[in-house]
Amino acid sequence: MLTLYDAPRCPYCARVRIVLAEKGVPYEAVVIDLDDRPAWLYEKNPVGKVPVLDDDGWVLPESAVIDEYLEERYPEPPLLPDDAGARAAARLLVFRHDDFSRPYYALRRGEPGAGAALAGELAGLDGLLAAMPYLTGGSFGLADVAYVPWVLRARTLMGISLDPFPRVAAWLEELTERPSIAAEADIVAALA
Ligand SMILES: N[C@@H](CCC(=O)N[C@@H](CS)C(=O)NCC(=O)O)C(=O)O
Repeated sequence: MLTLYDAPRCPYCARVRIVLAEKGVPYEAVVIDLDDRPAWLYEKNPVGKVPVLDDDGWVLPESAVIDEYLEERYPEPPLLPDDAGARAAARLLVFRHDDFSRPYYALRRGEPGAGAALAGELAGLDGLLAAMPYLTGGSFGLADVAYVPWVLRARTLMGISLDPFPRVAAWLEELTERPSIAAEADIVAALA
């Protein structure tokens, strides 16, 4: 049985919740209070962050690595393309996600210029979605999973309009039809 050390408000945890839901893998969620983290969490992850996955006593932190692990351990349905180049392109987007999250968190802290920087990143995603239907390529997958928690939160919690980014808006609308993402949209709505 898998255990996920989880926090509803955490977008990194959302990445893992989405993959577990997409693959239909049962798990137990242990909700961590991020404002009062238990000391034992540091035994599972020395930096004290969630998500952490526990697979029968073997623990793994870092959302992007956990999602890759789940993809290998539970290959169906696949969340990476068959083609090696397309897989690498999807992984590159996940690898560069900090370029997106940096202005997102800067905006939350109210830093000057962050709104324009985040708009630039959303415009970048919009450009990618002009060339392919999903950030992962021809089908939904791990690159979409990597970004959608922040786009949902930017829209619903930070009031960022997606009107200037119509492909991102359409992508989010389509993704929200998936039960895994609809569940996340509900979690985010409850945080608002
Ligand atoms: N790189 C980590 C980031 C995880 C992360 O920052 N989690 C936040 C919650 S959203 C956390 O646990 N924060 C506690 C802290 O920063 O001490 C991942 O991808 O899993």
